[in-house]
Parts: sequence; structure tokens; C-alpha cells
Amino acid sequence: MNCDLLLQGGRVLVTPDRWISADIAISQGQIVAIVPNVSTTSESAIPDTIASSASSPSSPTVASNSEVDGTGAGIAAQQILDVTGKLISPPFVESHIHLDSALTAGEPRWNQSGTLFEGIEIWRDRKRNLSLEDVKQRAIATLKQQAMQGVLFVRSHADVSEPSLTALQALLEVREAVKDWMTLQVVAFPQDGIYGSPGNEALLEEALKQGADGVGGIPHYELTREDGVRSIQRIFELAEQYDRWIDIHCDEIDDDQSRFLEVVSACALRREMGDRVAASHTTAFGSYNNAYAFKLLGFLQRSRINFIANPLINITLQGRTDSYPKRRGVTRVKELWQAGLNVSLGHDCVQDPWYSLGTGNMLDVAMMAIHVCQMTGTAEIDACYNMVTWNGAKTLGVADQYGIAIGQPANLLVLDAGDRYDALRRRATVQTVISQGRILAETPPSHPVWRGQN
Ligand code: 17E
Ligand code: FE2
Repeated sequence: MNCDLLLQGGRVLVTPDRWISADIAISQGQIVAIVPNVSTTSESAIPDTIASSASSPSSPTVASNSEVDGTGAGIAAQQILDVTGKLISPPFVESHIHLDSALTAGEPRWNQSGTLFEGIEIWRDRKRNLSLEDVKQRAIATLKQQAMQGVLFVRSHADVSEPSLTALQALLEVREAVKDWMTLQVVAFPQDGIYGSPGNEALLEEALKQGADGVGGIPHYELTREDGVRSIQRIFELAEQYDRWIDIHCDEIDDDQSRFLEVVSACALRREMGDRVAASHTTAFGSYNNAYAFKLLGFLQRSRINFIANPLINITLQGRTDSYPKRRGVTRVKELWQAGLNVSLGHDCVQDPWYSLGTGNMLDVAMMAIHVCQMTGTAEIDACYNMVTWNGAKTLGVADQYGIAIGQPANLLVLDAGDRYDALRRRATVQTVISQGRILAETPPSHPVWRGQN
């Protein structure tokens, strides 16, 4: 067999709960062979799923062990990467970011209170001065930063509550400009509320006509509870009419009476579209009384909507009106995961009015989830890694083109780590990013040298 690129000796994450030691052959942008190294294979035997997942039109096959001598010599390659002992992972998925506001921290002023609401005020001033170039340049810079750290799928919100729809148009152009190396989805997000000012409802619909991939909302920031409920109903109507999925900023507040999640879940259940719906943030869920939360969890298991938590942001934004004890202000990630629901994680912001920090690294996000959600058990740590990989792919609806299997697009990462725990603990360097079969970015791992005394 001939291939373009051969990765030798990696520890390959083939499913969310299994890795094997294997060589991976890539040709014409696709994974064409996965050859397990039997002598060094982990706990698992050669999984049947590898052979059975073959779906490429060119019918590549798993090379049998007799074709190789354990060093991949049975496969000729244009380029060989020795990745012995390194973690080979499917790419990171950024489930939730605001690319239109990225890299604007301090413009026109710093968020001194650290609240969501001061952030919205500051952004309202900053967005008066948006130009296509301004948004595109910041968005692409942020996407490159993320891609170099292994993110190849991104869902971004675009604020559509400003009359020129500049942010939206810019991000739609960016979606096109980056499509050879990054899959970008754009949500039409009415930051100031659909009914917050008279033109906003029409702007949201116009954004869908212009090509936004999904419909967003912010029911907890509508002027009344009734408006919040009405906004959710409108979002579902628009999603059906324009055949789009839904991703709502939902209950991003510490108010234990903010109960729009149940409305989103009920609408999804009635319309049988749970897998096309995501509830972002849902931080009030962390403040609900347990009796209500328990009932709600059962309803959520019926609607099967997706959840997106943003622990870096919400651990800083929430709890601001508390004294002590101070709430964590993050949704019930562990309980949702234990209930079998799909939870993925987002960075939400990189240096913007809501969060002045951030580098776009998804390992930082998962690391914060481990801490804030107290997911320190071994299976829980791996689950947090899965929330920035497979679970994100499910939320984004791209699971069919995601994962390391024969016939899939060759999107994968080489991490300077042995396993997920190691990668997370050290926030390991993503040393090679392969996008659609080509090496997109390389970062040499750092190896500090001790020069002190013993
Ligand atoms: N807008 C919003 O409503 N909530 C957020 N966390 C951000 C923007 C970042
Ligand atoms: Fe957000």
C-alpha cells in the first residue's frame, strides 16, 4: 500500500473509551489504514469496529498484520512521522465561542465588575464601531490560534442585534475563507434580546436568510419572563421554517427562578428535535433546588437536547452578587453526564468584554471543568476530555465526519502526552495538527533543562 503520510507508533484514541497502539496511513485527505501494533496494544484487542467502520468509497482496508512487520514497513509513504508513545486524538471541538467580540478586551473600557451585564453594556458600545475588516481580522486570528492548538471544529455566535448585521456578514465570510482547514458554524445570536428593541426580531430572521447555520436566543435577558418564553417559541418556529438547528444562551444567571431550560426542553420534545437543539450555559441549573432539578433531569432525558457548559467564563461571571458561601455558577455537568446526556464544553470568550483572559486552548476549558464540576475520578477526567472532542462533535451535528476510523477525513492531533489524563494535567502541547490530510500546524514540545544543583 502507498500513502501520503504515515504516523507510526502512536496511542490512538479510536473511540471515546478505547485506545490502541497503531500506525495510521493517510491518503488524499482520508484515513486509509489503521494497523494495530499487536505487541504494544493496550488493554484492548484489535477492535472489530476498526474493520467494520470502513466506509470509504475507495474501500480501503485495515492492513493485516502479515502485511507489516510492526514498523509499518508494509506501507510505503511519502512522509513518515514517528509518533511512538504519543497520544493520537481526534481534533478538539470548540462548541461555543463569540468570535465577533474576540480580542477586544478593554475596548472601549475594561469590565471592572466582571458581570455578564457590564459585559453586555461594554459590547453595546464596541459594536457601534464594527467593520467587516475589524471582525474578520480578529475572528481569523482567533481561529488560527485555536487551530494551532488542535481545534478544527468551531461553533461561533454572531450578535445580530445591531442593525447593520456586520458581525454576521463578517463571520459568514470567515466561514468560507477558512473552510479548507476549519469547519466553522455561525449562530444568529440576538445578544440584546429578540424583543428587547423593536427591530431585533426582524434582524434575527434576516440573519437566517443571509445564511446563518443556527438560531440563537437569550430568554433570561428578555424584558419579562413572558417575553422569554415567547422568544423560545419564536426560535423554534424560525428553526423549522428555515431548517436550522438551535443553540440558545439559556438561564445564564444565578437566579434559581430562571427556568427557561424546561421551556427549551419541552419545545424540543414536542417537535422531536432534541438532537438539533443545544442549551448553552444553563448556569441557573446549579442554583435550582434539588427537588426541581431532579424532576427536570428526567424531562431532559426525554427531550435529549445537548448541553454546552463554559466553565472558564461562568466561574468568573457568576456568583458576583453572592457574598459567602459563593456559588460556582456552572451547570450540573457531572449529573447531566451521569444521566447519559450529551455535554460539551466551550471557551466562550478569548479576551473580550466578558473574559479578558484565554488562549483558545480546549485543554484549559476541560481542566476548569474538572475543577469546578469536581470531576476528578478516572472516568470523569476522561469524560471531560471527551467533552471537548466527541461530545462536541455530537453537539455540532458533525459526528458522521468525526473520529479516527478508516474512510474518515484525516483530521487528527499528535499530543505530547501518553493519555488523556496526562494531556489534561500538563495542558500538553499539541505538537502536530493534521487537517484534511495535511499538516496544518506544528509546535515543538518544550523540554526545560534543569541547571541548578541536584
Ligand atoms: N454574551 C452572553 O450573553 N453571555 C456570554 N457568556 C457572552 C456573551 C460571552
Ligand atoms: Fe456565550
